[in-house]
Amino acid sequence: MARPLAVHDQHDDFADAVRTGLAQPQKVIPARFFYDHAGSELFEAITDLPEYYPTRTEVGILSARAAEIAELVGPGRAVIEFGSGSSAKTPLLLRAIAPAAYVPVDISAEFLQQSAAALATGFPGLPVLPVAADFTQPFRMPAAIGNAPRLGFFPGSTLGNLAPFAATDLLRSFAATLGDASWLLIGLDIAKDRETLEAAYDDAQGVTAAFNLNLLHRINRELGGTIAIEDFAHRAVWNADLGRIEMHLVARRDTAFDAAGQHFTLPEGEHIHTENSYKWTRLEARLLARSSGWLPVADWTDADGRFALHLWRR
Ligand code: AVJ
Repeated sequence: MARPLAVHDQHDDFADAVRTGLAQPQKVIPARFFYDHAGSELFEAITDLPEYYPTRTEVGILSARAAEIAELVGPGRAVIEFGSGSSAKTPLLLRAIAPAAYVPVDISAEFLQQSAAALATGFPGLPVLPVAADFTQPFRMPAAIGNAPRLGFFPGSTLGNLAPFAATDLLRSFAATLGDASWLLIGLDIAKDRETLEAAYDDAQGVTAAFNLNLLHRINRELGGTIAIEDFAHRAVWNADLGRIEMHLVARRDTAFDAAGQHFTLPEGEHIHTENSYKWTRLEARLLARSSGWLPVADWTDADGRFALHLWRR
């Protein structure tokens, strides 16, 4: 079984990413570094914002369709959730489908224990078998799930952070991990008008701006950074050609700083690319499934067609 990343590994990983990312012609810091303690709390706040429709829309679809999903997948499955499932979505699914076991998989062993314990109290008698692993790599299932058929659960449009090439890799790795005759229930955001999308990633209260800028605070806190945070502004743009929202940190004036043992200078207007959030049409999502070893079975959206839940099988 994969071991949780030790603290010093995470620090080295972040330092390496900052050193290499800021040395590129287009500066980049991967989105996975958003989620330190402060960043995770800011993300929770984002999910409650009026402009950020994905979370509440997906919860709505799931509660409206849980019985239908249960009918299709049948009882007695082991539910493998990619991500630790601290959300309202997990109980909705588990209550509907009468699973044999629940396996949350998360890289943060601490977060995992907490959310698994909280969930277990709501489901007495359900074996809860947390796995501390990086789910972007293949990992071994707990032996205790035995031969129970498997249902993967990957809500929240988390896959959206990956470009199509990497997304198919991850979905193929899920197929390998889950095995033959498995199913996957995945939430994917849908491409839509620019106004709605850009507002969802640049809210009026500035919570998403704070989430993006927290990356710079994190560099200052953890990598001996000397960044003047006020020299940077949050920017979110819908890239229609590539089907993704992009987040950037833009230099508002010429600025210079040290970080991770290196010196960096940015002229006014230069930007650091911090996140892609890909959106899929129904047809694109079905093609994504088929090109990564899955067969589309059913999909559901809300009345306004803003977000989709897709059910696939091997
Ligand atoms: C957690 C990747 C699904 O892309 O909507 C929210 C992260 N970034 N607001 C998304 C995010 C800015 C979120 N995902």
